Order: sequence, then C-alpha cells, then structure tokens
Amino acid sequence: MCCFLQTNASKACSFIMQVELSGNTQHISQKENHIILKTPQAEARVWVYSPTIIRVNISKHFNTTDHSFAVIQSPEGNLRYDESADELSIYTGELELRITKAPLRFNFYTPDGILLSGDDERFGTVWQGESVTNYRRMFKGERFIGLGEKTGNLDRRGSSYINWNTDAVDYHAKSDPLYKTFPFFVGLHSGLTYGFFLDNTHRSYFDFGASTDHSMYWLGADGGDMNYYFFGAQGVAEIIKDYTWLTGRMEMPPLWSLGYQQCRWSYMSAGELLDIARNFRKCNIPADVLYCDIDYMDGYKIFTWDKKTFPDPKGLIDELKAMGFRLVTIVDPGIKIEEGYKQYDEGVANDYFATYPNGEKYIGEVWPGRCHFPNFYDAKVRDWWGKSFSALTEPGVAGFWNDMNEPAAWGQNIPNMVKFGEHYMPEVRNAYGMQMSRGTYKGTKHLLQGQRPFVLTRAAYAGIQRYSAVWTGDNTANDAHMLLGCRLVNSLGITGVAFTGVDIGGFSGNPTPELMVRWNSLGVYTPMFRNHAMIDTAMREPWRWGKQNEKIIKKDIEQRYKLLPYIYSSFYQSHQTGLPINRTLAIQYPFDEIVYEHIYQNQFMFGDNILVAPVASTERAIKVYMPPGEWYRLSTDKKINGGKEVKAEALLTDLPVFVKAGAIIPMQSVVQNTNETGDGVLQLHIWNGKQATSFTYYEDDGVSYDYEQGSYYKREISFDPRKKQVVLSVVEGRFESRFSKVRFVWHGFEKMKDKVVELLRDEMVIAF
Ligand code: NBV
Repeated sequence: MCCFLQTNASKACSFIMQVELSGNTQHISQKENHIILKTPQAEARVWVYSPTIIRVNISKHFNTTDHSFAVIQSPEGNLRYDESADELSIYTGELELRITKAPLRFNFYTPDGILLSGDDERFGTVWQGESVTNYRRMFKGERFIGLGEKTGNLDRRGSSYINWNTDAVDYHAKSDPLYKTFPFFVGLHSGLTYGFFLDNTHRSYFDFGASTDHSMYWLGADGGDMNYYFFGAQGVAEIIKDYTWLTGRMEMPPLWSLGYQQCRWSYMSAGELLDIARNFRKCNIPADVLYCDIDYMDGYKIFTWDKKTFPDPKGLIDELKAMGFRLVTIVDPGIKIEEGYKQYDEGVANDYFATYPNGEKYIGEVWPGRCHFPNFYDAKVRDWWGKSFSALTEPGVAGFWNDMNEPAAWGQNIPNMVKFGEHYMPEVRNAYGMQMSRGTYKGTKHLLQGQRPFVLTRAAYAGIQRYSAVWTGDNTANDAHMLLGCRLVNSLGITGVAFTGVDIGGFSGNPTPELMVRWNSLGVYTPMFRNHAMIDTAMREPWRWGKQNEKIIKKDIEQRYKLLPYIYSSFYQSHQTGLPINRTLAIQYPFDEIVYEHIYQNQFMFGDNILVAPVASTERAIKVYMPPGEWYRLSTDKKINGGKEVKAEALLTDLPVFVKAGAIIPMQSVVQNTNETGDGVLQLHIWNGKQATSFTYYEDDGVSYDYEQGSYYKREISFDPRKKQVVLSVVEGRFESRFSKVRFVWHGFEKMKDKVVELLRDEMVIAF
C-alpha cells in the first residue's frame, strides 16, 4: 500500500494516512486586512502585523473562528500586494513574502531579495489525516535556537522535539517533552536572522534536520492549522522584541520576589515555618520568601488550610511579615470530589469541570484522591477560580504557585476524548497551565487591591510571561542538571519568558555540599532565586551545610541583595522590551561559532553587563569564552582581553563572573530583606573602558501598580571616557528614590578614590 505525492492535487487514495499537499492556487481574493488563496485542498490566509511580522495560516477546514491564546496584537489594515502570472508578492518595506501560486509555496526575503526562509519546494505544507506539517528548506550551516524549556544543545540543529505538556517526573538531561510549550524559534544563516512561531496548541513537532538530509527541516502538529508568524527583523534581540510585542511582556514583578526564596515540600506546620524564618534572621542570611507546599491544605483540598498544623493562617503570616517575609502557597488544578467542599459544590452546580463527550464529569486521581478538573478555557471558570483565592489572600498570602497544570493526573494519560467545554483535550492541552495561571493572576491581582501578585507556574504556553513566572519542574541534585538548568533558563529567555528559575540544589536526590554551594552561587544570577527540595530529602536551608559552607552561601545571597538595583533595572528592561534577564551569548553574538561549542554553550549574560560561566561543582578551573572587547573578573577586577578562550579559576567561593569594560552596575548595601532601606547609598560601580556606555536605572515602590501612573524613578546613567565624566540624566517620573546619596566606585581606573555625593534629581555630572 502506498500513496504518491501529487504536485497538483491529492488523488483519492484509500490509505488512511494519505498525503495531501496544499495544491495549486485557483482563486485569490482580499478581505479587509488579509489575502485569501484557495486551492482545491486548502485555503491560505496572509496578514501583515508589522513591517517585520507576517502571519500565514494554511487550513484544510476553512475555519471561521480565529482564536489565539498567545497573540495579543491585531494585524495592520490595508494590506497591499503585487500579482504576476506565477506569483503574488507582499512587500512591507522590511520583509517580502513571495507566494508561488502553483504549487502553493511561501518564501520570505530580505528587502534586498535574499531568501531568509521558505518552504521546501517539493512538499511545502502537507496533511496526513488531520496532522499538518510544513517542510522547510534548510540552509548550509543554518542554526536554530529557541523552543523554550527544551533539553539538548543551544543549537537545536540535528535534534527533534515534541510539545506535549508533561509532568516530567525524574526528567534527565535528554528528556523530551517537559512541562511547557513554546513553538517559537530563531533561524540563523548567512549572517541573517528570522523567527518562526507556530501558534497551534495541539501536540506539535519540530525536527531540525535530525531525521532528514541536510536540505530540509520540518515542523507540524497533530491537528489544527499551519498557523504561523514569520519574523524578519535582523538581530536575535530584535526578533525577541517583536515576538514579545506580539505575545506580550511581563509586568514589573514584586521586588520581594527577586530576593532569596526558601521552599520545601513541605514545611509541615506553622511552627516549622516560623522556625525557618527565625533562623534566617538569627544567621543574618537575607531572605524574602517562604513557601507552603501541598501539606498546608486540609486533605490537599485547594483553597483550604489544615486546621491542626496551620490553625491560624493570618497569625502565622502576620508573624512572618513582622520578620520581613512573604508567604507563597501552592495550588493544583484537581478539585476533590467531596460534597460540602465549596469549590466542588460550586464547580458542579455551574458545570465548571471537564467532561466526557456524554456530559459526565471526567474523574482523575491526584493528591486529594478522585478529582474533577476546572475548564480554565472558559472565562467564567477562570473568574470563579480567581475569586476562590480569597481563602489565601485574606490571611495575607502574597504569591501563588500553580503546580500539576500540564494537567497531571496519576498515570499521566488523561483520555483524548475528555472535553474542556467544546475542546477535546488534545487540541488545547498545551495551554491548560497558561489558562490556569491567567485565572490565578487576574483573580489575585484583583483581590490584592493594587499590590502586585507573584504567580509561578510549571506548565505554560507561548505568552505566559503576561501572567506568571515559571520554573523548570522536578530537576535532580547533580551537576548535569545544574548546567542543563542554565540552558533551560537561557532558552526560555529566547521565547520571551524572562522571569524563570530552577530548583536550586535539585528537587530530587541530595546534593553534595559542593554542589549546593556552587548551585547557590549560580542562583545569584538566575532571575528567580529559589531553593526547593522534594519530600524525604535532606533539609536544604543555607545553614545545613556546615559553618564554612554556610558562610559561602550567605555571601552569595548577600551578593544577590547587593545587585538588586541592577537586577530590578534589568527586569524593567524586560518589561519594556521583552529582552530576557539571562541571555544566551547567541543573542548578542549569533554568528560567533564559538558560542555554540558545547563547552561554552551554557554561558550567559545576566542583564547587559555581567557574563556568567557556569562550572560543575567538581571543577576548580574552567575554560571560558570571552567575546570580543575588554572584560574584568568581577571578584578581582583583573582585566581580560576578549575575543578568545581563557582559563579561569573557579573556586567554590568564586564563580567565574565577568563584567564588560564600560559597565555601569548599580548596587546597594546588604539588606536582610527587600522591606529594608539599607544605608540609603546607591553604589554606582563603573568599570573603565574605551567606549562610551549607558545604563537605564529604574526604581519604583516595588509592590504596587503606581508606576503605571508615573510613580517611578528613571534616569540614564552614562559613562564617557573621552570627556572623562559620568552623567546622571534628570530624573524622569514622580517617585522619590529610596537612596539619598550616591557612591561612585571605580574599577580599572588609576588611583581613583570612591566618591560619595548627594543624590540629586537634576542632571549630575561627575568628572573623573
Ligand atoms: O507539591 C509537591 C511537588 C512540588 O514540590 C514540586 O515542586 C512540583 O514540581 N509537586 C511537583 C507534586 C509532586 C510531584 C512528585
């Protein structure tokens, strides 16, 4: 039995997996803001979203609904195109799409007519049953980066991936799929960049030449349309900006969520949590956040408290607050089947749960036992879910941790016929965690009356950055996982998710003291710095590792707090531009081959100015790739000429961290938590360099949304080696800085003494 590829049309064939090509264009029309091309098999629609973003949707079903969980922008009106006998061309000024009519093929060109990316000439878009695949031409030397939380190498070429949000218990350094779906990647070849976002929530596939020859790669999904956005901007950072314009950017996070976070499955009682909090303060180890994992609940029923072990949640949270701690509690989607339990009763009464096609409610087992699962795709259900958080916000919970939302049920195999409203599970599964987080975020934002909620989620789909931070699930206490974690975080950054973290120390297993120390030193340079561990593992708090190691970990956590002004300003940059905090070197140096070498692929920039070289806990020296330019080792101020590989010492007390020449890094004195104002002196560290540089400094109250109404403090700080001066521009915004003085700390300058002056709102010019 076989089927033949027919370039003209699909021929009748009894074979169930018959291959259908998209065929030849027979009719072209224009409707409002898009063009429609019809073939006997399919319909393709094309929209322009901006001069660098074009959307193509090729469908067999001529569907009328056009919904996206990810995209928040609308196309431009007035689409214009040129037509010849064979082709149709859409030119935006920055990108050209040429559509071949017979067979129907889509090719994207730069304004100078160079092919950026396009269909494989032979196959283009193809269906087999309901599954749709786009075969694309692959260039010599083409690299691919992105897809978010995916194991493997920075360069995805030669690898294949599946998106199917999974509770990846015990995942390892090669497991796939994990918890999240980001069907977005950047292609790099011939000094050119492009981005590709397949907006389809079905199980999807990406094969970057892993299973084909070197002329073609392919991507597709089990159902839905070949619905993609093509990004033609030049530069990886530019593409990330465009992608996050399309799918949204994060709000400013609460400042406290950038402090040190201590978690465990579980602190079993209010008493235990308070002991942990007191011990942080006793040891003078800074920390801002403590967590309640599932055991705080009554029988794992969401939105309840165990009356014996957590008898007075408000009293507990008040005591924690008095010590400068915020509490985050976990929620899972599974609602226990138990009459008299509020969420169960309400969910049943209003039909809020997933069902079988005959209307019976789906039952799966999770922590509480037999459960129903909310249909988070329905706005009413999200609204109800959001309101239920009052059980947590009333006593004072400030952060909301969304777990098990792939969704997970014991056995990990929710039947395909389970329905969420009108959708069968496989159509929308990959967006379940995102829609749960959306309900959580909207609901808690409302309940907190003007305070920023901190939302954390395990499962996600493209666009999650609008609602939540993410962490990379149940990693393991070993070096491979620590290093993989850096790649996962870096890759999530390419797909627009800036607020990310891993379980520092490893969720399962017990880290060696060396691993714990090393991982904490990397935690300083991770957007979310959270230590977490599985039940029945050794306790993980900083003081559990012997006096000597406690001292090192304390120093690292102090370093995190010193860097908060820089980190907060970097979050502001993400909020404005979508650029991540942790950036693979491929963002700034996409065509530098060395960046992709396996020994260097974990390196990353932390914000604009800091380069971090992760090292296994067993190593005391490492080879580091220093990109072109001059650099300094952060701990010693030793100058290094870049554009080469160097050997760097990597003692457990001193992670190899480097600073760019000309860097401006605002810091502060050590505080024990972010409520403290410290000594009121903003420290401006400046590393000498040959080029003029600048840094956008940003501050606000760190907790409210007043910044949206102009209550912020923003100024440009520039360093000019020729004029020999540092200039702080006039302050923009109404907010009063929490600093009253500024200390200039000079690095790599000859005989320069620190200088402390009054911090003024007017322009300040400091000569050196
Ligand atoms: O709630 C318990 C754990 C949690 O600690 C972990 O961070 C999640 O990823 N949760 C998974 C459920 C148990 C998994 C074995």
